[in-house]
Amino acid sequence: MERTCVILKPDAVNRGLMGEILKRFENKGFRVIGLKMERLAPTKLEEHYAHHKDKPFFQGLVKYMASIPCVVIALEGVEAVEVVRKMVGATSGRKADMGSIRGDFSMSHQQNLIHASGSKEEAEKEIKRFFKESELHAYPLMSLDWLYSEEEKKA
Ligand code: 3AN
Repeated sequence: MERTCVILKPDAVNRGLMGEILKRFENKGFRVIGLKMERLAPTKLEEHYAHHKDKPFFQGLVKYMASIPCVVIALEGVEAVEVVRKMVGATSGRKADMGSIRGDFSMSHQQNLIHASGSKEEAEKEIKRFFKESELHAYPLMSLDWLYSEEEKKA
């Protein structure tokens, strides 16, 4: 099964939306395989946002993300990357579809509550960046047989 990495940003933590957002992923049927609160180191964030390093907002973004603890989550499910990105919505909270996390709870392009991996390759890199092996858990999800067909479970 596919894995993806989610970060609940400082605005999600401060606005008390951690539970609401996690609930959506649990309700959808993801297995939460990693979950922790951490003050992310600027060096890790610079690596994480390296694709934006020439943008004028880069330094501000790193400073913002390091300002208070974030919640880092690893999720597992069939086509997890694509499904989570759809649940998160477009980058700007003002443009994101209603029903998505950003569409329902954010009014901002930067304070948009949540990061989610953009591809399978990115997801694996990010999970390695933010989690030690010992922080990832493989446990039987009791609802798995009710979430997927036998064929889907093999994906
Ligand atoms: P997404 O998070 O939707 O994949 P990216 O990868 O383009 O979006 O941007 C990463 C993060 O950088 C965004 N979540 C947002 O916090 C910040 N960001 C992107 N564009 C801007 C911008 N024009 N001004 C300020 N912050 C931005």
